[in-house]
Formats: sequence, structure tokens, C-alpha cells
Amino acid sequence: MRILFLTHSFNSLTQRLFVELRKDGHDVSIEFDINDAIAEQAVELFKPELIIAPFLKRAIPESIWSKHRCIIVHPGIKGDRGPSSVDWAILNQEASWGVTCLEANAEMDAGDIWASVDFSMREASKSSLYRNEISDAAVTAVKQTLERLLSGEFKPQKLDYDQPDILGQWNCLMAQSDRKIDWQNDSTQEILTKIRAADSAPGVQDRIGGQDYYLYNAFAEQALGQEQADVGSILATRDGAICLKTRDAAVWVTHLKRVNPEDGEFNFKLPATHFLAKQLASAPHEQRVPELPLAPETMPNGATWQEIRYRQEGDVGYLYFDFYNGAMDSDQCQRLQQAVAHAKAQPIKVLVLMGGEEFWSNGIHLNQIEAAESPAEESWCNINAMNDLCLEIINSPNQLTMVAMQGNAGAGGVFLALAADQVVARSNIVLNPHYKSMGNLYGSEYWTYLLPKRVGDEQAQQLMQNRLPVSATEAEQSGLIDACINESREGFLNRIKADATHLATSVEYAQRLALKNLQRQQDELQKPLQQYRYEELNQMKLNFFGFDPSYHVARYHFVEKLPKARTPAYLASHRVVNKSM
Ligand code: COA
Ligand code: THG
Repeated sequence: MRILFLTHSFNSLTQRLFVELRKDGHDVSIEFDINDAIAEQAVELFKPELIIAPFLKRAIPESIWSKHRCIIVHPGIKGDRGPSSVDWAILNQEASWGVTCLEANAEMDAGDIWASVDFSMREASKSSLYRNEISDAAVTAVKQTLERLLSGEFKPQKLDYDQPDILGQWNCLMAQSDRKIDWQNDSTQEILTKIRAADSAPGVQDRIGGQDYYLYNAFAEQALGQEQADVGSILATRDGAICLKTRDAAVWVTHLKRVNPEDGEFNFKLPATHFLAKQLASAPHEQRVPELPLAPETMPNGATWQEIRYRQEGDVGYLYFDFYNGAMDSDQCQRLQQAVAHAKAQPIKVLVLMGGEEFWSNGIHLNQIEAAESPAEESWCNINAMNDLCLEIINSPNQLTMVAMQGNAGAGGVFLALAADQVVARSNIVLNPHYKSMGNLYGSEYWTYLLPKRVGDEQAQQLMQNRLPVSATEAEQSGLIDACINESREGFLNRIKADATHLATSVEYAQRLALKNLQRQQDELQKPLQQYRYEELNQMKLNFFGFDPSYHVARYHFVEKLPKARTPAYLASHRVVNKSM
């Protein structure tokens, strides 16, 4: 079927539906929702048999929905309507929730229902639910809708609140007043729920150190809550995060964004201490807030936030790194590299790099770079730190290395994974193995060595040029990764542990390790890793320090989330004049 996606952005859900529908043979083109006239033009050009809105904030105009069937993918149960569905579901602590495919008409979310799929809720942020349960349910609901449409026999259900299966209702836009934390009365659990319901956007507004911020990415802390301090005050810092006293314990908040930033202040998320460091440092000595680092191998006493964790079970070491949004700044890369080096020095046979629960990795930290005094210098520093990390993984002569991708990965994050000997992914994730959409960035992370080795020169070029997401299953088929596992989160973790243990104890272990080292030696003789790095970085120097500012402009647009002015041709196939070019 010719399907046009009309969407606010090419976010994770839109990407997931895109790869899934293309896999089923549909011809999918994408148009960003810029204004009605441009949407009308896209419809005119593509002549879709169906329009799907996977993530749309504005109304589809009557000029479109009256002539073409438009299916809204709504993140709510049957009958639920409005712009803050998932926020309300989290705040109201719904035990289960759903995704509904409904037809667009003049009344928002009130059209006929084609399919609805429910799922169990999990204690997680809105965007985590969005990338997992909601995306999975949306794929099922959209596929069901397509089947029902094609069958020609299915009658969609009218929105009739008298029907027993229509349990939702209209929910208005959630306001900051609905989200407000009451530090005196809210428990740690309630505070976590409020922050999760607003993460990744808009965040919960609160006042810290006399300034207004939005709060993101919160975790419970048990050990520090005992201290005598005012609720809401900062007890400690760790790796850029702040720990705030609650009435019954404490919470770590890793990221903040300024509310109504003044001139010269940044309007995007940064580690909390970016905003508060000066203030914290100026406190009198006896009132200094302590920095409490936690080494990856430390087993904490009770709940806390530990960004990098190393755990060992028998012959296998597991390294977890949960970086917010999968973005890795220079310091995080260096800390992770040290953790890899530490793990390699242990008596283990297999090292499994677990990444984060939410993302595997999205490469260099574009927000931190944007906020740096010299973004070009910081880009350089960050990519070198990424490269050092990749090198640490590639050069592991005493272990077999495995990557377990639990979440999406993009750009340098994908190539970081390829540094390992074996790459396994959960089958519902989406990979973006390319850099070009970030202002023609060339990329490094030894991709010119790692990628062609896995998929061949021609496909490596195609992946880089096409700039499209690929599903884990496609990635497995093309050899980009070794395997994907179609399991729940827990099922995936169990399989990884079983596979890693099996690998460490298998009779082939010694032979595989020897073979890997031999291959590495041969590769090194043919062309040293240092040479790949040098060539890649020469291109990156042009991106960072050269005359063409495309990368700096694209990064600015990305971190500031500026409205899109047009849909790039690699997504809007209907806008490509000569498709053979
Ligand atoms: N450096 C820095 N940041 C990076 C990065 C990098 N290398 N790579 C990715 N990121 C960030 C993105 O900027 C994005 O940041 P954000 O958390 O500030 O949005 C984040 O990683 C994840 O990106 P993406 O995967 O595209 O978003 P998502 O699909 O996970 O989230 C929503 C989707 C809908 C949950 C989220 O956009 C949201 O909460 N929106 C508000 C709700 C809304 O508008 N609803 C519409 C009503 S119909
Ligand atoms: N019919 C048509 N177009 C649609 C929908 C539809 N476009 C997408 C939409 N469904 C998705 N659902 C909603 C429901 C309500 C609102 C937005 C999207 C909403 N928006 C507020 C407004 O427009 O004033 C602003 C909310 C905000 O700022 O996020 O109420 O069924 N034709």
C-alpha cells in the first residue's frame, strides 16, 4: 500500500512503524507536519492510499481527511482523547493502558476506531513506555488496521461511551499545576511518578537554588535520605546529577532545563550541575555539598543512582551504562573506558557490554557540545574520547566481547557496538547507522574499519548515504549485527546471560579467542587502526573547524528542537524529482 506518514517528527515510534511497514512491503513516504498547505501538497504528490499520523500534535485539515482516510495512532485506550494521554496514565497509576488507531475527523481523537491494543504499565518514564510498550502495541494496532482495511469487510467501531469496552475519556492538556511536586507532603515514590510522567517532555517545573528549572530523569536514593536537611535541598552531587532530600528519603535528578531562559542561557537539557556548579562551589566550606562518586564495581547499599555499573558472575563480566538519552560526553566516555579497562583486568573470559535499559548509545553528546565554550573543540574532544573507548573494546585480546543492545542506538553509538566481537539486539529496537543527517557529519568511531568488515563496502556506503533507520531484524539479515532476540525485557536479559555463560564455558572458547586475535593481527598488518582513525578524524576536522558550518547549524537546530522547515528528501520520497539519482 502507498502510505504517507504525516508526523510532527521522525521520532522513535515513527521510525519503528516506518521500518515495520516497509518490511511488510508497503511503500512508505514521510512528510513533517509543517503547515496545512505543505501537507496538502505532499498528499497531492504522493497520492497515498492511506495516511497515518504516528505522532501528530496538530489537527489534520478537513481538506485532507475528507478526501483520504487518515489513521491517528493515539497512545491511549479506546475512548481516551487529548494531548497528554500517557502523562495522565502514569500520574493516575493505571495498571494497563493502550494504543488506539482511529480515523481522523473534525473532532480530535473522536473518529471511528479501527484497532486498539492494550499493554501492562511499567514503572518507567513516559518516553521509555513510548519507545517500548507503546511502540510494540502501535505496531500491532497499525498492522491490524491495515489487515482490516484490506479485507474490505471490517466495520470500524463508532466512539460511543455507552459501549462497555470504551473505557477512556477526554483528558485535557496536563498543566504544570497538575505536575507540581509538594516537597513537604509527596513521598519519594510520588515525586518519581510525577517526574516520570513528564520525561522526556515537558519536565516537571520546580525551583532549585532560587531558579526555575524543569527536572528530568529521577531515581530513588535510600542511604542519603536520613540526613537532617530541608526537603527539596541538595544533599550531594554525583557525575553531574543532584540528590534532593524528600520527606521520606531522597531522589537523584540527573538533568535540568531552564524555565524561560534569559539571554545567553541555554534552552535545552543539561546535567544538573552544569547550572548549579558555581552556586554549589560558592557555599561556605562547612555547608559544601559533597560529590559522592560511586565506582562501577561498588555494590550500593539500597536504592541509588549508579550511571556505570560493573557486575561479575563467574567467568562473565557485565558492564551497564545508562546515559540519559544515550548521549555520551567526553567525561562519560572516559569513565566508561576506565570501566572497560578495569573489567578487562579481571579474571573473566567474556565481557558483556549491556549499555542502558533505555538506549544502547547515541554517540557524542550534542547538548554538552552546544553548551561548551568552544563547540568545535568540545566536538573534537568528545569524538576522541569515543574513539579511545572503541579502541579499548577492539583491543581485548584476553576476552571475547559481547554487546547486548537493549534499546535504540544511533550514529556513533551503533559503531561503538560494532567494536565488540559479537553484537546482539532486542528485536524491537531501531538502529540509525549513519551520521550524515547531522549536517553532513563524516563520523569516526573506526566506522570505516568496522562497518565494511560486517556488511561489505557497497552496503556500508548505502547505509551511510540513505540515512534511514533499520530494524534489528534487518540489521541481523544484513550482517550489521549478529543476532536479534525476540523476547520481553527480562527474557532478553536472561538469554544474554545464558549465551554469555555458554560462550565462556564452551569448548570452542579458546579457539574463538585465538581466531579473533589472529584476525586482529592480520587486519592491523593490512591497515593499522591508527590509520583509519587518522583518516576519519581528518574529515571530522573539516566538519568541526572547516569553512562549512553545516554540522554546527544542524546541531543547534537539533538541541534547540527548532521547528522543521521542510522534510528532507531521504524521508519524503514523494519530493524526489528523479528517483534514480
Ligand atoms: N546528544 C544529545 N541528545 C540526544 C542525542 C545525542 N547524541 N541523541 C538523541 N538525543 C536526545 C534527543 O534530543 C531526544 O531528547 P529529548 O529527551 O529532549 O526529547 C531524546 O534523545 C530521544 O529522542 P527520540 O528517540 O527521538 O524521542 P522519543 O521518541 O524517545 O520520545 C516522546 C518521544 C513523544 C515521548 C517525546 O518526544 C515527548 O515526550 N514529547 C512530548 C509529548 C507530546 O508532545 N505529545 C504529543 C501529543 S499528541
Ligand atoms: N483529527 C484530526 N487531526 C488530528 C486528530 C484527529 N491530529 C492529531 C490528533 N488527532 C492527535 N490528538 C490530539 C488531541 C488533542 C490535541 C492535540 C492532539 C489538543 N491540542 C491542543 C490545541 O490544539 O490547542 C494543544 C495541546 C498541546 O499544546 O500539545 O488538544 O482526531 N483531524
